[in-house]
Amino acid sequence: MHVKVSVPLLAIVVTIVSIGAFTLVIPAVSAQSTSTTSTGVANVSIVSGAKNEDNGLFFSPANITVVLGVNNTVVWTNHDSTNHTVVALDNSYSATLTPGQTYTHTYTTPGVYKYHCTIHLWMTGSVTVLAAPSSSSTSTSSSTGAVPEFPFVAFGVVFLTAIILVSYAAARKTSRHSLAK
Ligand SMILES: [Cu+2]
Repeated sequence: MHVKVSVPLLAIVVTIVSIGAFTLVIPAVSAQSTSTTSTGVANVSIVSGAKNEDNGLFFSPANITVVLGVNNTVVWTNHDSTNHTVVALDNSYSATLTPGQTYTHTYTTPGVYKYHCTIHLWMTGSVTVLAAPSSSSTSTSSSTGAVPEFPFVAFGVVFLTAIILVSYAAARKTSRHSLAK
């Protein structure tokens, strides 16, 4: 009598728990993909006093790492009181910044890019560009396509468990009946 009630109850509990897990997984995954697909910028400050070699700090941060599809647009802001330049060592870009001015460059290929200020040669910096992570912009469709796979597997396991439990209960019930007779 006790077994008859508890086995379907267990199946219901397992189903509810898995649905709970399913609803928890989906927002977590979608939140993750939203944050990686957003295109942000990386800021580099040309610090006050950068014109002086003994300042110690010029581009801040001097070496930054950006990720394609995440923050591969770098914005330099001249916080110093004089002009500075931002010139790529491969001459792919070049800009002169007056005090307060900004310069924006978007990197599109992974690699390490060194740059400097041509007025003050002690001012050097680098940008390390990393490839987009698998869940980022270039592969958004494939990652969102892969997301439902886990919940489907979980549901499959739950239904299989439920079927096993129900058939187990039915088998017990049948054997009891045959024993009683
Ligand atoms: Cu400079």
